[in-house]
Amino acid sequence: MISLILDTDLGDDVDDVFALAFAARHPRINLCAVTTVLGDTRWRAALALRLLDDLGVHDVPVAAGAAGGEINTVVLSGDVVVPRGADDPRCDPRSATDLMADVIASAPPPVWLATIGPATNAAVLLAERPEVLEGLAGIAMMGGRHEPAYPREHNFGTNPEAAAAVCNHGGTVRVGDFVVTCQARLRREDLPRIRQAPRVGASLATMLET
Ligand SMILES: [Ca+2]
Repeated sequence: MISLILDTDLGDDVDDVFALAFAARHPRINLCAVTTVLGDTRWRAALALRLLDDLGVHDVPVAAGAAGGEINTVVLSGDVVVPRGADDPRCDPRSATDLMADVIASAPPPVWLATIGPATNAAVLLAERPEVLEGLAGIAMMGGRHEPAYPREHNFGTNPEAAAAVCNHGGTVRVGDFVVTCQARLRREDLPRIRQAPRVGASLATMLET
């Protein structure tokens, strides 16, 4: 069993929503906190809380993190479930990095941080709370694209300084780049099966269809 903090920009491409559902339901993952990054992080936190409701998970704190990084015009998928600009009073009053530090200090080891959006929150955590390194087993990052002919990849390209700071911080880092993550594909014929997933299926399918 690993203790996991999921740092996400869920609400745009739908993959982060599946990552949240996976982390919440996986029998060997103890999901300890969700933190949001990029743009309107309060709205992203409200969306995460709504999806955790759908998943029947009511004890995982969700904190809004840094807006930082270059904001691109993207198609939102989450606004079909939670309207843009929505706020949820259950959002944790701590900053994302304070919540991360508290979880790292208290959760059963090993504690991993997974960043599946721009690495802004993780970089702030390492800069402002370096003591967390003692309790953090590692950071798993989704990002990067190691093929020069292609355009920049969203997660690392949105805040390359943060991505570099996290990659080079000296602790354990595992990076799943675009080539790796593209091997997990959803097909249109998967949609009926996803819709039938208990409780959360309807939200997942609605976002997939946008
Ligand atoms: Ca993401």
